[in-house]
Amino acid sequence: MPEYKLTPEGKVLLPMDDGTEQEFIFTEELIPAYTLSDPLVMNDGCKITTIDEWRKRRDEILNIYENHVFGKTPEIPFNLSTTVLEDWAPAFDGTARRKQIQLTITTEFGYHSADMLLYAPISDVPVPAFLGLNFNGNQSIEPDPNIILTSSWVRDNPQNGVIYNQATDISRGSADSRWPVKMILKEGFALVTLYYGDFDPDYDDGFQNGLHAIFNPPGAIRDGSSWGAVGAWAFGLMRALDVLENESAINASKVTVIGHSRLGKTSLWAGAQDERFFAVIDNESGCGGSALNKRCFGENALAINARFPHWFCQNFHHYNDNEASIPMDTHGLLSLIAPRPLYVASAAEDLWSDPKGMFLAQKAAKPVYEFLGKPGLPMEEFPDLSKTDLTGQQAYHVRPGKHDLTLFDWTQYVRFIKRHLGEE
Ligand code: GTR
Repeated sequence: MPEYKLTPEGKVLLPMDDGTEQEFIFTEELIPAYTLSDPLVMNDGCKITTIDEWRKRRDEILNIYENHVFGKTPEIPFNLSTTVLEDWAPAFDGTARRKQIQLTITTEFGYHSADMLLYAPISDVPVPAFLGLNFNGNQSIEPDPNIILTSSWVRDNPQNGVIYNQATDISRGSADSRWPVKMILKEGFALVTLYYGDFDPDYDDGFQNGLHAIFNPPGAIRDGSSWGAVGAWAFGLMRALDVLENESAINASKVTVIGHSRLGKTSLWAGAQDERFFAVIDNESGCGGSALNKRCFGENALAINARFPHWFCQNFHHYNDNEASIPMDTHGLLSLIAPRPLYVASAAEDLWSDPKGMFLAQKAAKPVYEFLGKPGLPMEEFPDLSKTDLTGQQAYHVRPGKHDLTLFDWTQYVRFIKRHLGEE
């Protein structure tokens, strides 16, 4: 967090990118009173009593998220094709294998491509997989010289080898602390990753590039529920799953979608829309992800929409300084993942993303898991640091440290998924 001042009411004043200062809440006492809509009650007030009714309620909640938060994924026809850039080749001294595939999405308005990197253990049977987008290109996840260096636009980061928005060889392995590939492989999982900017470069360009360019006709007028960048990234994850369905080395019915931070928001949105995902892992998604927006703790709608106007749909901007009127808070988004395994995790020093708000959202989604006959979140109270309980379909932890995706986090995720695969 940058340097801050305190207001007389105890709020924190932070400088914004545009030179203004904005007030934020960083203490529980200042959280406004709020009520959460019941995910098991229809918009017309009828209580859900059957699975069929839940399916209708699920559509209502999905609809709220399409109209008010992430925007609608366009329904125009598209074609997905693949080119194998590198077929299964030995990796890590022959203890595992690597494959690279180019995906191309084509619509009547053009085409767009993304590179997919797969690592898999040596196995005669299809293996379960973790699928996650990365922030800096596939080459950043592991210092393996065979990984194709992205030629796409990447956010500048000279320290990590991204100069003038182009990744260089120095960027190889620069994010490897977030991707413990060897551990994941050793536990019997494949790891599949793609660069998020291949689906939509992460800057506000008025939705002219990335997938937006080929799904929205040139000159088309966007409306309040037109999809934003998170929507395009989530679409990329769903297309990656389409490709995995045709990949014999991978058990596509056992793919866990994982993401950190803005990509945690993305993994939630992909898992909510696409029930083929076996499980969802949200690492520190915070505001607009799993943190309850109505708590207004740390990052709020005004701050996120000002700094990242392209992430959400335009209607989400109506909730700037107006979180109380959000029709369905983030427990609704989490309930769209029920009854599938869902892990939400935070870091104690990452107050900007509201660790407690993420825990409370998991807890508020629990009745949906129970309604669907599955044990939900096993912990009643906000847990001690690093405490986990993996006995339910939902899990949560808050570990010490900053905003990051660490080996501790991955170790819990692997254990959690193995439990749900019946392996632990
Ligand atoms: C922050 C943003 C968060 C989070 C994070 C990230 O600047 O405020 O909502 O998404 O970026 O993605 O790293």
